[in-house]
Amino acid sequence: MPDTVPPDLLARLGEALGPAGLVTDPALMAAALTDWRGLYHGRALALARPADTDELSAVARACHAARVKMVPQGGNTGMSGGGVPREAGDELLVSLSRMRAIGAIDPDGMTVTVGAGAVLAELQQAAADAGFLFPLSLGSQGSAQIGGLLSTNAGGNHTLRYGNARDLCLGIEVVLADGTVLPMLRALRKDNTGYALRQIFIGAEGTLGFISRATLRVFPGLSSRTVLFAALPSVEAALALLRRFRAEDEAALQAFEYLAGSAVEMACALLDGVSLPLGTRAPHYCLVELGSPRRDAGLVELAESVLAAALEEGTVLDATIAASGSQAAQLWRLREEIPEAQRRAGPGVKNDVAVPIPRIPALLARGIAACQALMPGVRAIPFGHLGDGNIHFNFVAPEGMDAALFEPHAEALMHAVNDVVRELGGSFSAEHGIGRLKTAMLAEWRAGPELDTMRRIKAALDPHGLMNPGKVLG
Ligand code: FAD
Ligand code: 2HG
Ligand code: ZN
Repeated sequence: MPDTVPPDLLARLGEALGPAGLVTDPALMAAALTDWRGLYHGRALALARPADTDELSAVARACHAARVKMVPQGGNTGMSGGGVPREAGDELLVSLSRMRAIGAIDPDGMTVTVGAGAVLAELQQAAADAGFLFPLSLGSQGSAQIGGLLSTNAGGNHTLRYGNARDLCLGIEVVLADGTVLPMLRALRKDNTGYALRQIFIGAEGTLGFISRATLRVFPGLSSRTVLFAALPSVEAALALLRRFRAEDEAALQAFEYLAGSAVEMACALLDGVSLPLGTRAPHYCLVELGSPRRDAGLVELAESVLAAALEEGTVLDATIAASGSQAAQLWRLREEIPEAQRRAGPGVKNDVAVPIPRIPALLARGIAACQALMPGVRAIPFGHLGDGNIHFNFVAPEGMDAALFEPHAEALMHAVNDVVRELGGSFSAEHGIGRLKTAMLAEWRAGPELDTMRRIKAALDPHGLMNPGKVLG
C-alpha cells in the first residue's frame, strides 16, 4: 500500500460496501487495469463496486477525507485510456457496473431512467420490448455502459439522425469528489433554471465527478428499416450519395457510414464469416441505413430510386439492398468489426477526427499523402461516420514491420493527420474523447482562454484533483 494512503481506508471502504463491493485480489482486478486497445496497464489500490448512489457517495467521502484519487470505470471500452488508473498504484478504481437498473419506459414523456452501469445493448433491448427505440448504437454496445457513454459523449452510428449521447440525455445525477450528490435527474425538455450543469459532466470523462444515474430520451420504434451497401469510385461520390438521400427523405436517413476499400479488405481477410457483399471490388464503399416508424414507408423504393439515379450518373458502381434482417446485420457486422480487424492486423494508429463534411475528400487525400511520405508503405484504412464528418483515419504498419519499429513513429503519424485536420478547420477528437492519450493535444489545440476556463471549472468542482487524475487536462 503506498504510504500516502491511510492504512485504514480499505477497511472503511469494506465496511461501507460489503464483500461484493470491494475487490483487492490483483488477479480479479487485472482485466480492469488494461484498456481495450492495450495502450495502458495501470495499478490500483483496490476496485470499489458500489451498489447504489449512497454507497458511491460513501466511497467518495472516504477518499476525499483521505485525499485518495478515484478513477471511474464503466465497460472499459474507451479508446483513449480514460478509464484505467495510472501506474503508481495509489488510485482507487471505481466500477459503476453494479448500478445497472433500467427503469420502466414512460410512454408519454418518452423517457427512461437508468443506473450509470446499465449496458447499452440491454437498454436498447428494454426500449425495443416496450415498442421504442434508444438510438445510440456502436460496436462496443454489448459492454459499454450509460455512464461511460455519457462521460465520453459517445457518438456512434446514428448520430446524424439522433445526435450524440449528450443530445439523448435530459437529466443526470452526479456524485462529486467530496461525496456531494447533485440531484439533476429531471425529465424535462424545457428547464432554463440557471447554468445547464449536467452538460459540464457529460463529456468530462470522469474528471469532474461520477455520473450515477441518467434520464434519457427514447424515440418511436422503427417499423421499417432498410440497409444498403454500395461500391463507389471516389470519396466525392459518397458525398453525392449522401446529398441525394438527404434531398429525397432526410428524416428516413438513420446512418451513413464510409469504408475505404482497404478497410473492407482487411476485415474480410482477418474476420471469420465476413466477406464482400458485392461482386464489384472498389476503392470506396458506404453503408446506408434508412428507417421509419411507419410500416408503409416505402424505404426499399426510396433506396432503389436513389441508387438507380446514382448508378446512371456513375457515382455508384454497384450496390446491394439487404433482403432480410440477418442480411442487414451481416452488412453492419462488416462495418462494426473494422476496429477488431485493425486490432488483429498488428501495430497501427487511430485518428478519430472530424472536419466539415465537404472537406472530407481533401482530408483523406492530403492525410494519406502526408503519412505515406513519413512512412512509405504505411496502410491507410479510413472508415467512419461520414454523415457526421467524423472519419476514423486509421493506419496499419507496413507489411512485415513489427511494433518495436513502428511505435516510435506513431505519434508523428498522428501529428501528420492532425496538421491536415487543423488546416481544414476540424477537430482532433470527434467522439473518443481525450482520456490519457490526447492530453498534450488538448493542451496545444485549446491553449489560451478555453483551456484556462476548463482548468477553472476543474478547480472549482474538484479542488484537490481527486477525480480521474492525469486525464483530459493532464
Ligand atoms: P469506459 O471505457 O469505462 O470509460 C470511458 C471514460 O468515461 C473514462 O474516462 C471513465 O473514467 C469515464 N467514466 C466511465 N463511467 C463513468 C461514470 N459513471 N461517471 C463518470 N465517468 C465515467 N465510441 C464512439 O463514440 N462511437 C463509436 O462508434 C464507438 N465504437 C466503438 C467500437 C468498439 C469496438 C470499441 C471497443 C469502442 C468504441 N467506442 C466508440 C468507444 C467506447 O465504446 C465509447 O467511448 C464508450 O462511450 C465507452 O463506454 P464505457 O462504459 O466502456 O466507458
Ligand atoms: C467505430 O466507429 C468506433 O467503429 C471505433 O468509433 C473506431 O477503431 C476505431 O478507430
Ligand atoms: Zn466511431
